[in-house]
Amino acid sequence: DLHHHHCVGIIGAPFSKGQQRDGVQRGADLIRAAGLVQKLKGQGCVVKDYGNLTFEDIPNDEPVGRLKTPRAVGRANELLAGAVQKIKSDGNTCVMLGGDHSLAIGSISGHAASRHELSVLWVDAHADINTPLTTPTGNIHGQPLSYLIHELHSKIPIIPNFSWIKPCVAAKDIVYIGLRDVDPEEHYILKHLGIKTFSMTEVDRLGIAKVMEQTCDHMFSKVKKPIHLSFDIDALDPSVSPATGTPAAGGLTYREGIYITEHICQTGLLSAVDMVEVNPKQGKTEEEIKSTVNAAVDLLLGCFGRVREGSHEPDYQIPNP
Ligand code: 6HN
Ligand code: MN
Ligand code: MN
Ligand code: MN
Repeated sequence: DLHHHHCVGIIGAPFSKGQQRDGVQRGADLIRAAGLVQKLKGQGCVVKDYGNLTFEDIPNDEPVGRLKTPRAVGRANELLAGAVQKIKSDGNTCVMLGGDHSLAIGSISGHAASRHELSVLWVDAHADINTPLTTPTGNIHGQPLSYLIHELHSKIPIIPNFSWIKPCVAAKDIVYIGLRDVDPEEHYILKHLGIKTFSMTEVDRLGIAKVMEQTCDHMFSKVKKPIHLSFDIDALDPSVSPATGTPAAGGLTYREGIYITEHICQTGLLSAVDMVEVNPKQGKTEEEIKSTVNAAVDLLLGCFGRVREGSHEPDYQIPNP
C-alpha cells in the first residue's frame, strides 16, 4: 500500500581490490541482469538506479605494511561514500551492490554522514574486523569494520587515501549473524569490545526466529537507530551460494537468510543494505552462478517487503462472473 511503499536507490560498485580474486567486480551487473529493479517495482517499490561507479586506476599502489592495494581501496570507498550520502539525501533506502566487502567502508561512512547514529547488522561467515596490523592476508575486505568502529580508532595506522575515514559506529551498535570463520585476533577484538555475535552455533541453538528477536532487542535497547544491513553472500551455505571468493562450510540456509531480511524489513528501520562478494568466476558451473545471484536477488526482495505467504493490493476484489 502507498503508505508503506519503499523508495530504493541502487548504486553499483564494480570493485575487487579489497581481495585478490578476479570476478567479484561483476556482481552488481549480474544482480541487475537477474531482474532486481523490475522485481522490486513489481512488489510496489519506487526504484532509482544510480548506475555503477567508475573507479580510476591507481598506478604504483604498493603494499603498505601488510595491506594490499590500499590506495585503490581508500579512493574507491571515498567515491562510494559520497554516492551513498547523496542517495540517502534523496530520501531512499540505499542498496549498494558490490564488489567485495571492503566497500562497506564507504557505504557505512556515507550512510553515517547522512544519519549520524546507525545500528549495523553484519551477516557474514567472517567478522571482517582485522586491523591493518592483525590481518593474516593483507586483504582489506577482511578489515572494513576496524576502520569504522570508534573503539578501534587508536589501533589504525596512517594509510594513504584513508585519511577521509572517520569512525562512525559504536561497538555496542553492531550485531553479527552467521560467523564460522573468525581469526584468533578477530575473536579477541569481538570479546574485548563486547560485540554481540550470533555465530552458526547460536543459529543452531536458538533457531533463526529467536536470533532475530534477540538481534532486534539488542539493536533497539535504547533508541531506534536506522539499520545498516551489510550482507556478505558467503554467510549463506556454499550449497546455496557457491560463487563467492571465501566460501565457508556450514552456513545459513536459503530460508534462514530470507527470514533475516523479512524480519529486518518489518522493523521499518532498514536504511541501507550492502550485497557483496558475489563472484561469478568462483562458480564452477552456470547453475552455481545462477543459484548465488538468485539468492542475492531474493534476499534484497525480502528487505523490501516480499513475504513468502504472498500479498495483494488493499483494494483487491474477487472478480464477479
Ligand atoms: N570477506 N579473515 C580473513 C581475512 O583475510 O582477514 C578472511 C576475510 C574474508 C572477508 O569474506 O568479506
Ligand atoms: Mn565473508
Ligand atoms: Mn524484531
Ligand atoms: Mn565479508
